[in-house]
Amino acid sequence: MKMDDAMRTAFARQGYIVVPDVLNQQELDELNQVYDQHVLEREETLSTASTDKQNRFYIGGRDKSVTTDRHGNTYMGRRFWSKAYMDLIDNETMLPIMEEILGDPSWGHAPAHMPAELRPLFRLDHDNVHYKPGRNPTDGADKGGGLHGGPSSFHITCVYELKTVGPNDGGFGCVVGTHKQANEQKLMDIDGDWRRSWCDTEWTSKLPNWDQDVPVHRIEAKAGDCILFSEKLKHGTIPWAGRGERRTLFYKYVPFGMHHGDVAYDTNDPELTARQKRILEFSPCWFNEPREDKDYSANLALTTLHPLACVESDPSVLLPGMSPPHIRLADETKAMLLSAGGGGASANAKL
Ligand SMILES: O=C(O)CCC(=O)C(=O)O
Repeated sequence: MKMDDAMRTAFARQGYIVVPDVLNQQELDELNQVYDQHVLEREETLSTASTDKQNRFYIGGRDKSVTTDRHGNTYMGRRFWSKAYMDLIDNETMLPIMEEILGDPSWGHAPAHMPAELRPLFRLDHDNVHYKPGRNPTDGADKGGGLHGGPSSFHITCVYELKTVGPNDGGFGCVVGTHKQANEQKLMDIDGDWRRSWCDTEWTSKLPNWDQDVPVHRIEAKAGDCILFSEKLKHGTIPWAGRGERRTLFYKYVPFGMHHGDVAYDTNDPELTARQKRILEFSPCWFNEPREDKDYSANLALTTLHPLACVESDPSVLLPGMSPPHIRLADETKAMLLSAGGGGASANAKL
């Protein structure tokens, strides 16, 4: 599905859209079947462990099986894995929408200096799984999570709901419009701990002096819908109050050659299509630098700068109100690029 003008306008104004009916019943059944196995394992683990049932056990943890791809990069296997999960990587409905938002620099995710032929080549950077058991009135407090995200972020997330999320259940929430710097500023100008006190629920409360120009949205969605949001937007987890389970999958994508979390996926599975492998593989060269808290010494290709790398992304290409992606570079790399002239890299510069 190509984005139509209504979707474009809504995404530009809100920082998110809900795309309905992305997954059909058969896909939902297959995804839920794998999920069922993990919920069962979780219950077995909890019955033998003295841990806080709501929060401590993270169902999305990764297997420890390590595999190696054709380039010699090593990967940790995934826990949630089957043909249905592989097909989420390049879901037919979401793929063209992601190509546009991650490929067109006017949205502020792709660096403006990325050559046109690389623009469609976005990458799955990492994924998360959120699970909550259905809640009873006697269950203890669920705290939810703080607001995060900011206008210079460059990744976007497809949030697949495997069970329906009703009006007061909780789950994904956001502060509409704060993907734009001017609106983010209105939020930051609110007196008090707006990061934690942003939503009225049984266990949390919103600051009474909240600025009505930046309303909080609690997003309802049917099983099979996909919430697409830009990580520029301030968003977070609203405490779960639903009688039913929360089963949500987060697939987080970056433009070609942009480092973020850099989960290394196993691309050896023969059931992966060529396109899925391409979306999982690391980019061969980069427009920003890896995070300092990660060790890339075994994978030098991950530190090869693209010849057209620049210190900053040109803001003149942006839609009104949008911010350019933050290009993370070490001081010495910046100096090297600047001395090469106009912030551009000399050919094949190594970090
Ligand atoms: O629980 C949620 O839906 C919010 C998830 C979130 O904050 C994130 O994906 O960064």
